[in-house]
Amino acid sequence: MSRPPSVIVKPSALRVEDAIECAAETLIKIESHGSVMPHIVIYTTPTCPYCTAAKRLLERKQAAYEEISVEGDPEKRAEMSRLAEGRRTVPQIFIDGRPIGGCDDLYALESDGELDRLLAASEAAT
Ligand SMILES: N[C@@H](CCC(=O)N[C@@H](CS)C(=O)NCC(=O)O)C(=O)O
Repeated sequence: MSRPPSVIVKPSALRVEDAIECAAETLIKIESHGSVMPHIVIYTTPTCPYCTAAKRLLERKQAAYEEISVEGDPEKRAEMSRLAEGRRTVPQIFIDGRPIGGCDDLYALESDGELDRLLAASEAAT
């Protein structure tokens, strides 16, 4: 029995315009970073020391991130909590949509060598 392809795209689900847009986005990412970086989102508040520490680690890793402040924004905080599987503290960090947890979780991943693997896996996957 032959091995199935690892990615199966149903022709009806793929519009040519989407494929072109996706390829263009990838090229832009490669041009601006030298590689395809994962999309990292960090929900923060301005005075939170854990947020600062988490951002510092990401910056040390030269990992670009999108910061979303939940300060005074109950809707954003609720969105964060929903995406973070009920966690309510800041920061909450997501790598390509995957909930990582807070600052301690990020540093734990770094100690285990897992953070590099996650960032590299994201680079390879896109
Ligand atoms: N262990 C958590 C601690 C995070 C934490 O305690 N964050 C504080 C702000 S510095 C918090 O969210 N407090 C509750 C709140 O602001 O509603 C982590 O490493 O991220």
